[in-house]
Amino acid sequence: MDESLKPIFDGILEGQTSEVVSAVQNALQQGVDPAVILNDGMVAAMAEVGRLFEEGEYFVPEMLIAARAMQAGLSVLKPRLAQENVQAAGKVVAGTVKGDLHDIGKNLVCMMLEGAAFEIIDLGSDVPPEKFVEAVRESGANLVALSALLTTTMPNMQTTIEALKAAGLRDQVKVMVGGAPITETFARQIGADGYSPDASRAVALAKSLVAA
Ligand code: B1M
Repeated sequence: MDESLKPIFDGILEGQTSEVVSAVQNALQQGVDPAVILNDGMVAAMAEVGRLFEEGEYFVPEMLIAARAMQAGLSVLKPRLAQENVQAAGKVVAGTVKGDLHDIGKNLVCMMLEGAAFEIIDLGSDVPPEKFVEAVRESGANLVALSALLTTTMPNMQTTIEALKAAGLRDQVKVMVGGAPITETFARQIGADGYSPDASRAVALAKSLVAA
C-alpha cells in the first residue's frame, strides 16, 4: 500500500474523522489518483471493518464510527471525482431500499453518477417503495438506482420494482441495482434492467441503460 494511504486506512478503522480528512487532503496534494485513494485506501478499510465485525472484534458502534470517518473522507474526495460542465446525461432517483441503513456505497454511486453528469435525486436510506414511486412520478426520472447491503433487505428491491409496475411507471424508467450481496442473477430474477458490482461500473451501466 502507498505510504500516503496508510493513515487513511488506519484512520477509517479507528473512526478518526479529522485524521481521515487531513490524510485524504495530504494524499491529494501529493498527487495520488483519487480513484486509488478511494479504492485502495477507503473501500479497502471498510472491507477490513466488515472482516473485523465478522470475527467479533468490532461491533456496531465501531462500524458506525468507521462509516462516519469514511463519509467525511468521501466529502473531501467528491469534487475530485466529479467532472464539470457536462450536459445532463439523465435523471436518477436513487436510494437504499426499505429496512436498510447502509448508505456509503449508494452515496458513492450517486457521486460517480453526478460526476458523469447525471442529475441525482437521492432519497437516502431505508426508503419504502412508495417513496421511490412518488419521486419518479414527480421528477420524471428515467433511471432508478437501488442499493441493498443486507440479505434480508434484498427482496425489497423486487417490492420496489413491483410498486413501480403497479403505479404504471415501470416503462418510463430503467432500474439498476447493486450492493455487496447482489448478483447479476438476482438482478435478472427480480426484473431489474441492470446490475453493477461497483460504483465506477455503475456509471457505464447507467449510460448504457439511458442510451438503450
Ligand atoms: Co452493516 N453489515 N449492519 N453496518 N456493515 C454489513 C453489510 C455486513 C456484511 C457486515 C458483516 O457481517 N461482515 C453485514 C450484512 C450481512 C448480511 O446481510 N448477510 C452487516 C450487518 C449484519 C449489519 C447489522 C444487521 C448489524 C447489527 O445491527 N447487528 C446492521 C443493520 C442495520 C440496517 O441496515 N437495518 C448494520 C449496521 C451498520 C452500520 C449502521 C453500523 C454501518 C452503516 C453506516 C452507513 O452506511 N451509513 C454498517 C457498516 C459500515 C457495514 C460494513 C462494515 C461496511 C459497508 C460499507 O459501507 N462498505 C459492511 C461490511 C462490508 O461490506 N464488508 C456491513 C463500503 C462501501 C463503499 O461498499 O456498500 O458494498 P458497498 O458499496 C459498493 C458496492 O456494493 C457497490 O458500489 C460500492 C463501491 O463501489 N454498490 C452499488 C452499492 N450500491 C450500489 C448500487 C448500484 C451499483 C453498485 O446501482 C444502483
